[in-house]
Amino acid sequence: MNEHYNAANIEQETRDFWQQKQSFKAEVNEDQEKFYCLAMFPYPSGKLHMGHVRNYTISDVIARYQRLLGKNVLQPMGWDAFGLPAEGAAIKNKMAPAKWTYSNIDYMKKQLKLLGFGYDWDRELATCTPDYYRWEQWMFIQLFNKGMVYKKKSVVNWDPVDKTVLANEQVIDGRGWRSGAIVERREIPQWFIKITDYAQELLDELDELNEWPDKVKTMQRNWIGRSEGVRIQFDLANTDQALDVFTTRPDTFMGITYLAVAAEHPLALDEAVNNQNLQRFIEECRKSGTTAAEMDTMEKKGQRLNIEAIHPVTGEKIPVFAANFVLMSYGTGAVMAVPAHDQRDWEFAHKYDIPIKQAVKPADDTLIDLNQAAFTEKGILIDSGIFTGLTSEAAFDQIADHLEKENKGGKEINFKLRDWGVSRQRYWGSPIPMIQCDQCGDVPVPEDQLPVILPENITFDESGNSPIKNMPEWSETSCPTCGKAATRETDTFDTFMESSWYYARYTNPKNDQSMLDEEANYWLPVDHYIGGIEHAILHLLYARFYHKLLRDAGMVKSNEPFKRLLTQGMVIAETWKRENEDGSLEWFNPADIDKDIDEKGKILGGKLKSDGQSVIAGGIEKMSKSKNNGIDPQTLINQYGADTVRLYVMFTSPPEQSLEWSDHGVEGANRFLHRLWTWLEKHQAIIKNQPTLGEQFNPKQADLRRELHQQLKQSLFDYQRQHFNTVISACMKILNRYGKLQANAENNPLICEAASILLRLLAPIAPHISQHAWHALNFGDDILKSKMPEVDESALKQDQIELMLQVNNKLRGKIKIAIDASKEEIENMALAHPKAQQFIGDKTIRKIIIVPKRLINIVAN
Ligand code: ANZ
Ligand code: ZN
Repeated sequence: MNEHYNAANIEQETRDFWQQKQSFKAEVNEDQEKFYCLAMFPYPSGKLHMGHVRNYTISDVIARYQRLLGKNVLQPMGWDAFGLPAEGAAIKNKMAPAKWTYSNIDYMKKQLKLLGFGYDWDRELATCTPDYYRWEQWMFIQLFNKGMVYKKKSVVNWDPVDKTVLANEQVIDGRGWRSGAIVERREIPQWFIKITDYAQELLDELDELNEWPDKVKTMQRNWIGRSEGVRIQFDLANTDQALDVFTTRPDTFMGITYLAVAAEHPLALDEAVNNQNLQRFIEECRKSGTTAAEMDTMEKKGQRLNIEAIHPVTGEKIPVFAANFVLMSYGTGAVMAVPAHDQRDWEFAHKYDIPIKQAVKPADDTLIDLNQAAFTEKGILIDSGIFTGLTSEAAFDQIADHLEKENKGGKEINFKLRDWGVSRQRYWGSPIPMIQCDQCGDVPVPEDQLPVILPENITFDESGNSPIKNMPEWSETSCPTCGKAATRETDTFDTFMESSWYYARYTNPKNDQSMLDEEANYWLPVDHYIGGIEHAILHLLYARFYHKLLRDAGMVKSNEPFKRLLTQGMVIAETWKRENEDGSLEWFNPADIDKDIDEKGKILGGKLKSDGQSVIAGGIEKMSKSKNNGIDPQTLINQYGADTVRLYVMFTSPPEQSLEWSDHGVEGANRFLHRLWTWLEKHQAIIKNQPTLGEQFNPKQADLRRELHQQLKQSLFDYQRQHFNTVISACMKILNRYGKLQANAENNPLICEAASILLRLLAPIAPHISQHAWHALNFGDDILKSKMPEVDESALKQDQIELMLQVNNKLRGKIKIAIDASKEEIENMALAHPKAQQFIGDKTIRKIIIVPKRLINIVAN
């Protein structure tokens, strides 16, 4: 080892070594336990940010740790390469999205390599290549043939600036999340995959995912939104029509005072043909939001329809309204309104002066005031005819039975989950492999014509519209069934389509004969998946769904794609700002600020380096472009090397928690690596000799070794439970203790032992320095081929310990006992002690108190 730690040199050398050895190439080996470790693949936006660095470091540490446990590890990497930003960049830079994407991939790949991540690069995939998306197109056609796919006109959130359909969660306060434009609602034909067919299974199998964070499972459960209720049919007066409603509270049904249908319900639409007011109302409703939160908080509005419903038990006539708080897409698009027991119905009834009729009272007879609010709890039925006196729970069943007998309804289960709309009107995505023929309708592209290739060499016009929508040479084709002129679908897939199965494709990404093969069943399911909490719902749900589709198509055998899930916390950092004269804020990057920090590290203020003028600390926020508080990992790698960056990221906080950036901390991580290097270098001659450990140790040595193996034992446990930060602090403690140990013939084997343990504990986290030293110090050629160190249980044994000996609470001496001495042995030893005998004298012993490992107190009088 050289005298000085030179990260750049040893990291380059180590990477070359891995490259030459093909260290991370993963191959099927039925005789070895496999471990598939996967971090969510990045969108190739240009360069890595700290969030990526954290995500991929965590994953790499886990993968390398599992390798040292002897597993056959697969850790692949690829690119979630389709998506809107490429189009934005293309329009701005006049560069085709493909070109922009591929050049970003090149750059980011270099960065990932610099960080020393152990990927099997032979399995790299980019979702924008035809090799990849052809299988997605193929699978879509299989699903179409199975009846799992359909086309439907549906209302979408339309972003008039980005000219695209937005998912509900991409609409924030009625505006597009990217463009900020006011979102319109439009009706267009779109392709859907029937995820709702799997709703129950997607829900049930969450229970089996016992290595997933509870909060993620809860979010998925709520999203799937199973609800048990009753469907009730109301006849409409003076017609032969009926109106169905879905309710979770049939027990309240003698308190119905009106029905409400969604603005887009057929009954409302019918009537609107001759009613301009109603038409305007429906238009207005179309513009407003549809999330549950929005429905709860918005002002309830409605219009009375010209029809009346008949209560199936009392025969009473009930008014029907079109109302803005009823969703067309849930249940039946109609509700029975019970203002006494539902707050939304109550608000509406108040506004339109509709009677409020109580049907349930509190079980404990507490007073309620229906003039103040609805009583929404369950209780005992009142004024409910034959159901009076029943509990809400009993009434649920009896009313459902009653309705069933009368042929007026029955129990029903509803899900909030909607079918997956996969059509996007954008360009940079996989073409949807369908052809539209005037005669035959929607016809899938024949399999032997796949893939339908997206033309890459394109330019955008002013409008920013998808170029393939205006490219007859691409879209004009002939019908595979009748041969007549027909047109291709010009919409592309939602990019969640690609990210829903990439984890499976990594098991054999080069297969050009089939989507997946036998390798999938060797490697799958993914043993450990690591990514951001922002993907807790959609990505993970779609991937779980897709896995079940693959299973049902006979391509995989498991039920779930990801056995264990870790959602890492955000990377956050101080923000710096100035208020401009016009009141707008300007944000400065922390790297451009001279910080004024007190001795405790608290930020007092700062000055902009370039003009020396002060700036205001704006609080700690997630690293982002908008607050300009991102730290460029590249600068850090250049300055300190990858091992420091990795060590810092893993040391600062446990993976699930947020990581607050501190320059100070990075320097600290770097200092530790320097200290480690210096210590190893100082003793290199000794260690290279690999002195063997004897069996006898003097008390000081025994102490040291006990600490070493205690720290090791704890670290192995911490690795297992993924408290990597405490593994690192254990390494720091070991180095501190052994740093003070004099080298000499007796101590040298201990120094060598400590070095060997330290290097392997650190190998997953700081792999370059560990590999370099491992080799240089003669431990072996390749630390990846070593094993995690084992705890020497005999070193943990403390043969004897000292206890204070007290008689009547006064210290009278000390006794040495074997660490595993029994209570009796300790008592006998204490009583036999001359000082104890002297002070007990002829008194009677009343009690003996032992505080383990501390003291023994004899009470006598
Ligand atoms: C009468 C009632 C009385 C209700 C009561 C609640 C309390 P979940 O499934 O848990 O979300 N509902 C049904 N369909 C609806 C739609 N399309 N848009 C808006 N609201 C709808 O809740 C189901 C309850 O939400 C149903 O039970 C219905 O109101 C309402 F004291 O029916 B309830
Ligand atoms: Zn045809």
